[in-house]
Amino acid sequence: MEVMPHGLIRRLAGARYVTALTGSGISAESGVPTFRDAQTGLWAQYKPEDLATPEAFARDPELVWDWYAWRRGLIAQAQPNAGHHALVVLAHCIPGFTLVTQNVDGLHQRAGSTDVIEFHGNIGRTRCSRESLLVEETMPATDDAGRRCPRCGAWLRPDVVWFGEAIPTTALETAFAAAKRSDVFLSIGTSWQVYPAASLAELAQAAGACVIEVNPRPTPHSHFASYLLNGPAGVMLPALTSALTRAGAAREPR
Ligand code: BV8
Repeated sequence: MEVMPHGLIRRLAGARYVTALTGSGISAESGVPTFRDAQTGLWAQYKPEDLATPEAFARDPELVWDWYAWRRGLIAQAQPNAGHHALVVLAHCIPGFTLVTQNVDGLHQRAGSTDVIEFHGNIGRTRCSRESLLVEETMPATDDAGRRCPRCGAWLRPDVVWFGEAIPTTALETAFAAAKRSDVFLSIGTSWQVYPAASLAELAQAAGACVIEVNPRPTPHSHFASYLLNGPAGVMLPALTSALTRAGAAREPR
């Protein structure tokens, strides 16, 4: 079991408000490729940033749908890992805990996290590309009929935020407010390349929060973290919650 720095545990134990921002790295141990991992097979020739755009969808909706169907397939086979489960425990220890995720895989909710702020939407939901209303998928979105709005016939699309699209207002405002009031800000499994999500840690730090980065590799923002937990989230987060509990700091579960 990894040994946690005493100072980190003290800060966490004394924190009223803690915000965790997760990126695709927390789902890596569930077998879901990270957003910038080299893609495999047919998708090896494409960069996610080029496919996750309104322009790509307008140009070739079938191709973009096939990419999302492939990713939905990977996610359907995935299970939440120890990192996801540790954040459920952490939320029970700290009443003022907020979970913001950049991920669209829904694994936090499947692990039992509630009130998850989905900064970039959720690949499991589908909406009309014209009316933006959510659509219950009556048939799998693997053929043309399943990819058309039953009301207006326009293309359906996954309910995710593409590059160049605005973050949903409620998610943006709630996440920014949480970052600004945080005593501790955990950045977990993200390369901090995507904005405005990456600015949350900067906001928290500017407001006096202690920033903790959980990542097996250094990132462009490691320099302003107070603590670097250089390892997989599935190892580091359970060690962190165990140390917090051992310190007797865990409050009675809510
Ligand atoms: C917007 C959904 C404006 C789709 C995604 C400055 C300010 C504002 C915007 C911009 C700006 N500069 C540039 C922009 C534009 C753009 C942007 O950020 N571009 C980047 C490429 C420079 N931002 C936008 O377009 C955003 N919108 O700003 O709108 C606006 C306002 C009003 C009106 C109109 C428009 C929207 C961005 C949302 C994009 N959508 N996802 C989909 O998934 O298909 S983003 C995508 O990247 C994923 O959601 C992913 O979560 C996210 C971040 O990537 P990471 O999670 O960090 O993944 P990555 O692979 O990079 O890193 C993984 C990390 O995990 C690594 O560090 C690795 O070491 C680590 N790791 C690996 N294994 C483990 C691990 N860590 C822990 N444990 C392990 N086991």
